[in-house]
Amino acid sequence: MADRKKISRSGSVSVPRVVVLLGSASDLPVIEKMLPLLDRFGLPYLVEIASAHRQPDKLKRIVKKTEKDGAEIFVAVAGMAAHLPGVVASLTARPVIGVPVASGPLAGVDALLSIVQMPPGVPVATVAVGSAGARNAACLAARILALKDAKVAAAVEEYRRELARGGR
Ligand code: AIR
Repeated sequence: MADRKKISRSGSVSVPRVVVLLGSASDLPVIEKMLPLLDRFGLPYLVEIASAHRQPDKLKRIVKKTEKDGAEIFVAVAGMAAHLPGVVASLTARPVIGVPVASGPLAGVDALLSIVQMPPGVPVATVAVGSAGARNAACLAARILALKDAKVAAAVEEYRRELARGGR
């Protein structure tokens, strides 16, 4: 699979409001259910693969470029010694949401602790390990953007109503 995707709900190319960064192509299955949620909330997104350890220059380039282009929230998805979300938070002042992946022999505990234990001053909003966390990253991004965007707020409320009716 190509490591770059630019998608909007309408199918047209638009400025990504959410940038989803993955530490490896092997993390792709974790975001499968997250992307339709971003579509549902009307949030154009960009998915990029850039390992904080293997490709630090590429990662910095992507963060700086997408930030300049107007990206509002970064979601960083990584496993093992998952420094990706923290490094992204060091490169931008935009909100960063970290999704730990259960890819190593420690079943995600390694990634969870690497992501959640940020030093004071450089926050990463850490969600659950794996696919549930990725879905919540989309929900959290939408809730943040809903503060200043009535359309996103309406989509978030509709999603909440669906959950209350027993959806999942
Ligand atoms: N990873 C990649 N570079 C730095 C880190 N922490 C993570 C990926 C993936 C795991 O290492 O996010 O979850 C294994 O990557 P791979 O490419 O060997 O499958």
